[in-house]
Amino acid sequence: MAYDDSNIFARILRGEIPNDTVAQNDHALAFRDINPKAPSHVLVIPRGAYVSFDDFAANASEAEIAGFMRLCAEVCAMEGLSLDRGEGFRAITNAGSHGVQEVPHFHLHILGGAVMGPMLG
Ligand code: IU
Repeated sequence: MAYDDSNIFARILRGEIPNDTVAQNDHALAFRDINPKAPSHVLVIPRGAYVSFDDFAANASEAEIAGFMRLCAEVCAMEGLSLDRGEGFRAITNAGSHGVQEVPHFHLHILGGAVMGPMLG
């Protein structure tokens, strides 16, 4: 699937739309979900143009992947969710129509602060 740079997260990355930034580095941005599904709900997105998890995993450089993953760890620590500081979290990504992905720019949802419900329902 071709990347469409008019999607809302591309616009956030270009600074056209404000966001509630939690953390960032050269390769990724983390911000609070506008419609949180848990007490802590942060989205982590790569700065590069990747549609979905599989696109990112297959095509991003090692530096981009490392930068993205390190920012995820930073978010978990900052939000008090990582297992050495808190009670854990859920990290999920939706892809395509069966995954019910709404925004076609790869993003990881990091959710925590309460016991999560069933994955499917
Ligand atoms: P999904 O994985 O693509 O289904 O989730 C998209 C998420 O992006 C969803 O949780 C929305 O609440 C969230 N979101 C946002 O944080 N800011 C926005 O401007 C828009 C969606 I549009």
